[in-house]
Parts: sequence; C-alpha cells; structure tokens
Amino acid sequence: MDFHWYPGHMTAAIREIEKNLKLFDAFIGIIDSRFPVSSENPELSALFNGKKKALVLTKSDIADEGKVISFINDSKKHGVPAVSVDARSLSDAKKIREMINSLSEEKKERDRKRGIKGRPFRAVVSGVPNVGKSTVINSLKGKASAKTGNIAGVTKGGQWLNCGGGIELFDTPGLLPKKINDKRSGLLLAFFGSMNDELFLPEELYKEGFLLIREECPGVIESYSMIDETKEPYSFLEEYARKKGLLKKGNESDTKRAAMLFINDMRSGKAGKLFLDEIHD
Ligand SMILES: Nc1nc2c(ncn2[C@@H]2O[C@H](COP(=O)(O)OP(=O)(O)OP(=O)(O)O)[C@@H](O)[C@H]2O)c(=O)[nH]1
Ligand SMILES: [Mg+2]
Repeated sequence: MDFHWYPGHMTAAIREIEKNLKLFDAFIGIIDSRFPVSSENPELSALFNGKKKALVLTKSDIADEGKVISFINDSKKHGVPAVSVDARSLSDAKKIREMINSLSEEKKERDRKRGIKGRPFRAVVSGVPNVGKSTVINSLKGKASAKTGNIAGVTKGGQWLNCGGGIELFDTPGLLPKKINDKRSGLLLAFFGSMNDELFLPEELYKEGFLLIREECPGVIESYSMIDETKEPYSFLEEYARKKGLLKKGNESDTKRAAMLFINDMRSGKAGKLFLDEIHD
C-alpha cells in the first residue's frame, strides 16, 4: 500500500504559517501518545527551527502508560519539554498551561527588563491531522471554540485563540510530511485517521493495521474481539464480521463494514490501550 496524502489545503496552511512565522514565540507540537515517533512530522520541526519547542502527547488515556513515560523522559533529556494528556480533560489542560508558562519565562523576563507590560506569549499549535490540536486548545480555553472531529482535516485554516493567562495559540490545519519514507509511519498515520479514509480499501488498511497491532501489542486484539488473534487476518475478519452481525445478502460476511468497525474501535481506544512505535528504553 502507498501511504501518501498532501491535499491543497496543506500547502495553503504552510504558506499561512510562513506569513505568521515572526509572531510565534514557540512551537507546541502535538503528537499521539500511541505512536509519538511516527506522529511527529519532522518537516514541522524544520519549519519552526529556532523557536522554543514543547511536545503535547494526546490520547494518553488510550495508550500504554509506561512506554509514554519513557518517551517523555527521553524527550526531556534532549531538552524538549513534553507532557502526556487526555486532551479533553480540563485538569490535564493545567499541565499544558504550566509547560507553556515555563517556556514563556525567558521572554517575560526580557519584556520586564525592557519595561514592556502585558504582551502575550504566542505559540503555534501544529501536528498531523486528527491528533487533537483543536481539542487541546479548547481545553486550554475552557470552551469549545475550535471545531473538532474524529476525521482528518477538520481545521481548514489557521486561527488565533486567546487562552487566557497571557497565552495566545494559533490553531493550524493538520499537516503531514510531503514525503513519508517510512512505511510503518505511513501505515500508522493512515490507520489512525490522519489521512483521508477514501484513499484506502478498508480491508487492506485493516489487514496492515491488524498485523502491526498483533505484533506490537500481543493480546489486545484477542481480548477485544474474543477471537483467536493468531488466525490469518482475512479469516479473522470474516469471523469478526459474523460475530458483530455484519452480514450481506445471502448471509455472507460484510468484510468492508467489519474492517471499518475494527479500525474505528482501535482508533477510539474502545479496543484497548496501544503503543505501536519502536522506542529504545
Ligand atoms: N480519547 C481521546 N480522544 C481525543 C483526545 N484528543 C482528541 N481526541 C479526539 O480525537 C479527535 C480529533 O480531535 P481534533 O482536536 O479535532 O484533532 P485535530 O488535530 O484538531 O484535527 P484536524 O483539525 O483534522 O487536523 C476528536 O474526536 C477528539 O475528541 C484525547 O486525548 N483522548
Ligand atoms: Mg483541528
């Protein structure tokens, strides 16, 4: 399978970011706790090169906690502050605010010395589609101001949102790397909804995702489905479709709907907690 998606609105978003680049004091990279390496777009770090940087790992409620902690410790060791959150939770939003506040210390001190008062700290919030950027901003604001949704490409243009406490954040559309060289990263991005689902045949996307999840998180698929996960993916899918009552005329398994159900339950965390990147402890 070829994993590639770079629609026109991404090119437009990059242009808009470039126009605003000077305004940003910092870059808040939003990544998915379940695959923090593969969900980080390296082209964004290059775009915001020279800005202060911090990472927010969303969806920690549906990721393997130990692995997430180990990723965060490693990031801190490399000088990049990071927190893991359930982005929908207002109490977790406090952790993000504290992190942004410490990023802003230096600038505030500089402003104080120059006698400048009340200038906001402005950061750009960026990451791949569907990772939770708008949700993070809404929780910081304390109300739903940015549109969210569980498909790629909900945010179409950039917008500034005042999050109180002297923090202004620029919400951006999800941005994928122009080139995804690593097949595993491409698969993870497609499987977890950072690309347009219409690009892929559900059964094919299911199969690749099934094999990766089975390898990295043994036992998760079986406890979720109560079906032997060592089966060949397509026989598993047929049995799963039957079990879920997804049948076509003539009592045949509806493997397309079954594949989408499997994918959606993995995406939402209904199927269990996951961690799918290779990280070295
Ligand atoms: N369980 C869980 N779901 C989350 C979390 N953060 C976001 N979501 C869900 O993930 C989906 C995508 O969230 P958005 O905030 O729209 O993501 P986005 O990065 O702004 O997406 P685009 O604008 O399309 O790039 C929504 O259904 C959110 O409710 C989280 O920490 N935990
Ligand atoms: Mg958004």
